[in-house]
Amino acid sequence: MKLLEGKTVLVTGASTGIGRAAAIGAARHGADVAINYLHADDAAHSCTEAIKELGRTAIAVKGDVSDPQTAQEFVAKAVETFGKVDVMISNAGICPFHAFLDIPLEVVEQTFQVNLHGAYFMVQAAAQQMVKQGHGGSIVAVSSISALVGGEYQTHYTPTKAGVHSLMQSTAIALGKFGIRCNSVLPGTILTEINKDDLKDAEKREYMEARTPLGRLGQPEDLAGPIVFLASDMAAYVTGAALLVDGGMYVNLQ
Ligand code: RM4
Repeated sequence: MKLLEGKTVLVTGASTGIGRAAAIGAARHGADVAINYLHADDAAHSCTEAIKELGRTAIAVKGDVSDPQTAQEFVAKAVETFGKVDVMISNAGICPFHAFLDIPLEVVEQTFQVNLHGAYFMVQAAAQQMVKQGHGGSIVAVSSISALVGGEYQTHYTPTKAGVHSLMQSTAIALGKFGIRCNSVLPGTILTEINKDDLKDAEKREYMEARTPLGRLGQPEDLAGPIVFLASDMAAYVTGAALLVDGGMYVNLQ
């Protein structure tokens, strides 16, 4: 069963990790895909090639999501190529772990600008196009378990993920009248580039695994199904929702 047959899906931060998995997952479900990325040209090319091998069309558009113009250009390029935007998956994010008391201002500012401002601009640009098209759409933001709980070295990061979660709640209200659904996924600890160094600490990795009832940390591919579901008409009456994808970590107190 292909849940996104004939849809055009846009994914930010999709050269690696959750974004890449979501982009390829959408293609597996019949979508043509536009990916945004910032640095990794080869990885972005690898992602679009993987999508083309699935028989779908794919483009990669380079841009820094913290620049509001990037969102406008990304949507415009997708419309130029595919004629429409059906789904926006706002995924791009960073998590430069750092202690609270001596964190450099530029680390705080960059994290806020990429994770929250970037999501805001991308969601807004996609919604503007969807409203213009007049046939609704679906927006899925990648928030985090960190929207709900904290991290000692993530004081600059967790507020952005809480903000993304809240953004989906408010845009669900603002855009419902246009038939545009807005939802978030809340990944737990997923093995990606943004936490590769942090999880090199064997003690920390063992602690995070022990906190996870399913007994393992997540892989980016674990997010593809939930994201495709929320993007698809299978979730036709789901908006303003938040879906934990965390192996049970959040509920595991004892
Ligand atoms: C998530 C969660 C994970 C961490 C990543 C970077 O929100 O905090 O534990 O590895 O962020």
